[in-house]
Amino acid sequence: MNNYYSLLFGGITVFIFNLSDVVYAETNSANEHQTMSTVQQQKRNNQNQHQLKSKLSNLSNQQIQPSHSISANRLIVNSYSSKHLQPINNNIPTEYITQFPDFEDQKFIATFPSLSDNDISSNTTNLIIADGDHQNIPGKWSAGRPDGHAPIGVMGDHSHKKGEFMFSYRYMLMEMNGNRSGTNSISDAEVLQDFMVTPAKMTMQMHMFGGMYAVDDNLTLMAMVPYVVKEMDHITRSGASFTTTSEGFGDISTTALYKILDQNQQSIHLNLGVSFPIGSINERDNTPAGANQILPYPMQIGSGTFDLLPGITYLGQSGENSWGSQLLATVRLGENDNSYKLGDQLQLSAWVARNWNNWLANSIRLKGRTWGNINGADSRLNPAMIPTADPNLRGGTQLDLGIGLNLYVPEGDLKGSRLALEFELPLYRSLNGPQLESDWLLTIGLQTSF
Ligand SMILES: [Cu+2]
Repeated sequence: MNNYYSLLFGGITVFIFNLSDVVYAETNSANEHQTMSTVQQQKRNNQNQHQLKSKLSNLSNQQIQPSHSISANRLIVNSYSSKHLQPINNNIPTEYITQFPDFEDQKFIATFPSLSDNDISSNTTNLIIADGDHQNIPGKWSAGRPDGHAPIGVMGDHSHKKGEFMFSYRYMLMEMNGNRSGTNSISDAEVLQDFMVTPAKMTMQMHMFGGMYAVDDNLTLMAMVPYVVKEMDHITRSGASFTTTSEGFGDISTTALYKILDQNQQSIHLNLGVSFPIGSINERDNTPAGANQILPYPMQIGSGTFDLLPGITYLGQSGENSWGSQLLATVRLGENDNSYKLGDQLQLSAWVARNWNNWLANSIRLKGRTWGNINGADSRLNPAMIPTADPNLRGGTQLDLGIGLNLYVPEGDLKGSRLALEFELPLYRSLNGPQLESDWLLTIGLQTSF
């Protein structure tokens, strides 16, 4: 219970308790041991409505800290540190929770619309206000805990409360070392029996900048801007080696996260995304074949097509544990300017996480991914030269195990900020090869909301 930011008033007892700010007030000690975080309104008729109004007004004479005021039908607590106070809606008529809490300039504002109505008729209403930043709030799924965000490798896992912004930065480093055909590794020499050149190793770095904004509690908008850096080492049949590089902004995506369920500490939202063909598909570098050659498919930065990114995300919590699952697809629309389209992709993640305290959580995730070959072909590439230029050697299926760490700032000026990392290792890889196999992926992310 101590984790609740609680507001209690019943005309008899007013009790506000705030761990970090020590907000505390009571108007009548006789009933101070009433259930915390319960707001009781006794009202039978319009006279009681008037009484309640005056009781609210009386609050301004009491010792609610840091400071508060009552005006019209609103209770305003100034300098309230919480960003995530929320009502618990068990047995509460929605009319009492739809308009509060609200926040303006760090003020907590509870609006009681019925106070201005003339038709208050119910006898008793229980209102419970709790802080969504803390744990164990019955009913609502809460983002305000270390595992309140999924492992950092998952995108679009969470939504926000109305009016909240979030900015994020992720650094992703992937290493691909050696080739694979089907489920078997194959050596460079084996690849060179069929091709003049083989890729031997590739590293891909991505700087991913993200922004989120919640239009309302059920609709969060998200945009992702990647900056991609690629480097590929090659070996030729004659034994020479060379490296090509490419970098630039990748395809920008925008996604609407639309919540369709939020109860019993579980939530489901739809991911409705579109990817815009911002990234280059005309990257060039010097190779033994000549200066400034067009680079093969995996060295290009963008898809060149508009892509749909539909998905669905499920989240659940209980006590110190949480779990979630996300199904995400990438559906390429049309053909790009170089007469091909990348393969569609389907990705399914499932994870469990555990909070060790109010700032640290661990996670384990399974990520299954299957993606198709390229349709069409870039006529400037010679598929007999190198496997990366063959549109039919691009598809695959992979299962990865991710180990994650989420750090969360539970209070203070940086409250709500996060630092997280996840390291993914493959459990299963089957590739249309020869194709470079991905060996590990590290994701480090910073997130801050306000
Ligand atoms: Cu966010």
